[in-house]
Amino acid sequence: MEFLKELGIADKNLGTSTGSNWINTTGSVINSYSPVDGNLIGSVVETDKAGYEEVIQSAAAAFIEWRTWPAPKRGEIVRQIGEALRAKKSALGQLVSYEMGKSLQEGLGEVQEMIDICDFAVGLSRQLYGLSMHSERPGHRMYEQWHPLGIVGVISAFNFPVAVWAWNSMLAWVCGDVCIWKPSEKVPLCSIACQNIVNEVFTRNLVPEGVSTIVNGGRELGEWLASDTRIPLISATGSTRMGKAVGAAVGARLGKSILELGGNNAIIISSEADLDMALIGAVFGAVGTAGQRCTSTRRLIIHDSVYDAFRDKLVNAYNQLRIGDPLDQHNHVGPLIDRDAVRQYQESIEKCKQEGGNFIVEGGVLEGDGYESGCYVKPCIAEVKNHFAIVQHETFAPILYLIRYSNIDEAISFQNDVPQGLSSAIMTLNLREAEQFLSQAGSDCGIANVNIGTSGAEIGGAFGGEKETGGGRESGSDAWKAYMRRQTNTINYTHKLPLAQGIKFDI
Ligand code: UN1
Repeated sequence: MEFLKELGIADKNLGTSTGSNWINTTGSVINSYSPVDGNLIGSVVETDKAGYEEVIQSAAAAFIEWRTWPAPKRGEIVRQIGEALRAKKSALGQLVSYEMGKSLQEGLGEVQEMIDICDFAVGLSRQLYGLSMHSERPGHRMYEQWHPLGIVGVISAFNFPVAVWAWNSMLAWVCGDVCIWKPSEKVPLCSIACQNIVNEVFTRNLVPEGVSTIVNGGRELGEWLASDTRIPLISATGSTRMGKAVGAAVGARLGKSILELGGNNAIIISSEADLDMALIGAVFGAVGTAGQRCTSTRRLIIHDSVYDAFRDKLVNAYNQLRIGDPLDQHNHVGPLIDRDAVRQYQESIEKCKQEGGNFIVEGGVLEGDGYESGCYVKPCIAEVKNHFAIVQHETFAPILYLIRYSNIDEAISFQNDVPQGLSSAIMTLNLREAEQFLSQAGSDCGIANVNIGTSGAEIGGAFGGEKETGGGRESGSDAWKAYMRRQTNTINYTHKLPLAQGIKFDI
């Protein structure tokens, strides 16, 4: 496979990088099997405690120098990373598709997200603005400035094996921070590829060793990062269960965290929706990445008057879906990440049936030619009630739930009545409905869209959600502020020392 060579991935890889060096550790080996064909792609050696310490030392030393580089100069480095990613887009897109299983189009789209955040971060490097204030005291000036924070620990999930790291790292780097990345142990080779790309740019530009570092491993490694007081900020993407553990460990030491956790995203399909458009949004949202995006559409809340017509359109569309090798661009849907995910998909279908769900498109695991990995499943659709326990739960698989509604207030309460609060959408041409959905009494999610689906957010907006989604924001808007520390400065240029609040204090 040409793309592996192009990205510098060998059969056996060291999984710990202190910067430009990959270091040998005594950790056990993580094998990366492709869900596409079940083949072993390569392996990485896990980071052990000694390797972890080396990485921390390297990152800490790099920070001392990197924080003094002017932000636009750091931006120039990120600009070059964007260029390097453009050159490697095809190879990296293929690796993402092969190691994770998403369609090649989506693999390439993911690399495009990395390029987009590089461009965003370059501009940002000249816009790390603070405010200036008017002091209440004469002859005083007040302003705030944003300083680099230190080491940022990035814990990412398998479903976006490269983009989530880029959203965090590119912002962190222009902000003057250094990063330690722990990728998901299900997709370790993607981290090797990204580090190789970054290393070339860093070495050429004499960027201090340790600005970008990698550790590979599982839960225990995550715990080391979360409880390490030398890491002021942990940005973690993954399940709500993982986020609660990370959030608690970081909180216990009063560190900062950005948590990007589960979603249970719904599209409301109103009586006044453009149904053809709604269909594309709903189907891509539900089956894209085989339902393994945190923004995947899990629920459709459909108005009574269009319910039957829309259900028929959906069933018809699902019958046309081609499931198979995601690198073959004729296929719409690739495999789930592993057999464990397949088991969870099967269990969710079972639970849904037990609660009274009515499957109008049946699920099932595919077998036979081309499906040898055992990870290919049929996207399915069930008619349910919103309160079913399984509907309240995020299953990372292409299971779509249909719920009926009869008025917009009811639809909005169904939308909000789940523990998660990431992404939401309404399909309607009715301005009143759309505005109600976007109002303070509307969707309670971090993302609320009109006439587009729940997935596929652009990097320019702040990305994240409320409730069990964790509250963190990444990517665009002013998400960068979480990666810096704010300092308020008051300067007195008079000969007197007046106290604030008019307090008199004479000696
Ligand atoms: C995720 O699934 O963790 O909005 C991120 C989207 C993508 C990012 C998803 N831009 O679907």
